[in-house]
Amino acid sequence: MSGVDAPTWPEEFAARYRAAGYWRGETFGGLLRDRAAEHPDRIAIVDPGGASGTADASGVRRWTYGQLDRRADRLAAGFLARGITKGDRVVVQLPNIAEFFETIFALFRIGALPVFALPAHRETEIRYFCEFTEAAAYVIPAEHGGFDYRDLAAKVLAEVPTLRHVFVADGDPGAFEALSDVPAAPGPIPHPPAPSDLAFLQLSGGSTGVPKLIPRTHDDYIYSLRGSNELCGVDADSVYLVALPAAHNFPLSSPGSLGALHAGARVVLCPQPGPEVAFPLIESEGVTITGLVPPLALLWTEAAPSSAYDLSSLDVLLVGGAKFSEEAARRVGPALGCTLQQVFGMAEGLVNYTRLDDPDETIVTTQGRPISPDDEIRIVDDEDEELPVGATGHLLTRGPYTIRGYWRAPEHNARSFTADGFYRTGDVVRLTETGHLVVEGRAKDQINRGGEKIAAEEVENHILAHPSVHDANVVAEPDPYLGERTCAYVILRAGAEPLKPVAVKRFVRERGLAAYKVPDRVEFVEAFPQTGVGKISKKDLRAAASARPDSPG
Ligand code: J2J
Repeated sequence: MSGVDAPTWPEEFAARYRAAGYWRGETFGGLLRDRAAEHPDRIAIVDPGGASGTADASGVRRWTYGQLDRRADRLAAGFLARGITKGDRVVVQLPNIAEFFETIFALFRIGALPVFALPAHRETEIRYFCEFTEAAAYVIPAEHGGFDYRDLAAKVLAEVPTLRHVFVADGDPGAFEALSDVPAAPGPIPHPPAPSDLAFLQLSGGSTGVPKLIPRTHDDYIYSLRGSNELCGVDADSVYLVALPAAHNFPLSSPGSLGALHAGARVVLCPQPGPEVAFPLIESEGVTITGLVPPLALLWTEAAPSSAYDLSSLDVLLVGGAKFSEEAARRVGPALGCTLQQVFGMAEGLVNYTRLDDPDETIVTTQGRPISPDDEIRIVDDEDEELPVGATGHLLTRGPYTIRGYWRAPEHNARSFTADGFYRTGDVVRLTETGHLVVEGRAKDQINRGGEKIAAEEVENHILAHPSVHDANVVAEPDPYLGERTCAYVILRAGAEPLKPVAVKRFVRERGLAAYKVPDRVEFVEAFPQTGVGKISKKDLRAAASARPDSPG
């Protein structure tokens, strides 16, 4: 892979990770081929939406490993016929539908890199992903959640010169090409990717003005899948429910849909994560394992005891993406009749799990420990000095599936990684005597809104674009359901017309930003609190936000 675009592991580390058996020379294209050869008729993907194609009478689509493999081949040929080749970037913005897997495996096979956008992203984010990655293509649903992605695609296509194709995965393609219409003449792939090549670009939660892109290789990601499967008990008989947005790193890899496919297990796509949609699917498909962010885990826990659905197939519920309170964690097992597994992961790499056989106390009070014996953890103070075990400090990490730098971001990398290659997670943690991590807080300027990450600076920049705004600061405030929500403190320009909070929210939304980034509350102030050295004190702003009565406005 190109060391210019994506810093990679020094050879001595790569050699060590290979020798230890972490990197086994697998690729995503190859692993699907292998599973399809081993058991072509096993079900790989269940899509209850039944948009088109091979739906049964109830509208449910079931693709076997053989079918998924052939579909990926066909589409790989189609992408090649449309001039998409190895190394090209393709922004993939699909909901939880079967075509998501057909698309990404086709791209994996030809060595083109999916860029994983979320369905919630809008024009600002998508234009940026397409521009920054110089994307050759963009894959969308026609419509989803009441939003027409074809309109968005038309705008982005007009603005981004590198973008040559928009493919519509389901529904009426309108002015664009349907995925199902690309030419289908499978043949040899001219330059299949090597295991050490990049497989895709994942999005960072981010704490800067624009999201950073995370370059993951076949070798490193597949190792994290194997490791996750082992720790989460995923094997060929497992049934994994994708309740969160499929492209997010958690449901993709911890152990997620890709872990399940690696194991030859079954992946069930859930169109909505609420109990009313998920519970019937758990019963009808015999779901054994799934992953949720804390607010959803709370909803499920509340709904389960009085639910009419049989949830007894569910063995493991993974909860992560944001801190799960001990109190809520204690309720999961009794309410859902399954084992809770806390997961503290990041798209940059490091993933920690509580073990299925950890004592209950460990499971409810910690966020787990790393997958790999070669995940190196350092907990340091503000000066990067290592702290004694048990002390709370900044988490730094490096290892066999943690990136050594973001994609095309040398200046940012110099800040986000130490000289010896440790990633600065921005998380504040402590290590217990048993070697488990407890997340105590965060040093990065980010809001974790129920697992959805919002970079304060990104939202601040959009608010600052308003002609009446002099300055803006966005901070987290507590929310009983989401854990955190966003509060924007705004100073208006001298003499500017007074604004209502709702006008600021509308302004941000209309700039084409994902809805979850629109501030929950906007407050106008005369000045910001300052630190001793005259810098704006976000700490004091956070404290002010926390002291507010519990009403977003
Ligand atoms: C507290 N904070 C957590 C937890 C993540 C598995 C699970 C989650 C993600 C993910 C992921 C947390 N308690 N249990 O990629 O594979 C916060 C931390 C972390 C950031 C990463 C996976 N679990 N977090 O959430 O890239 O701040 O990945 O650094 O979206 O989420 O966010 P993201």
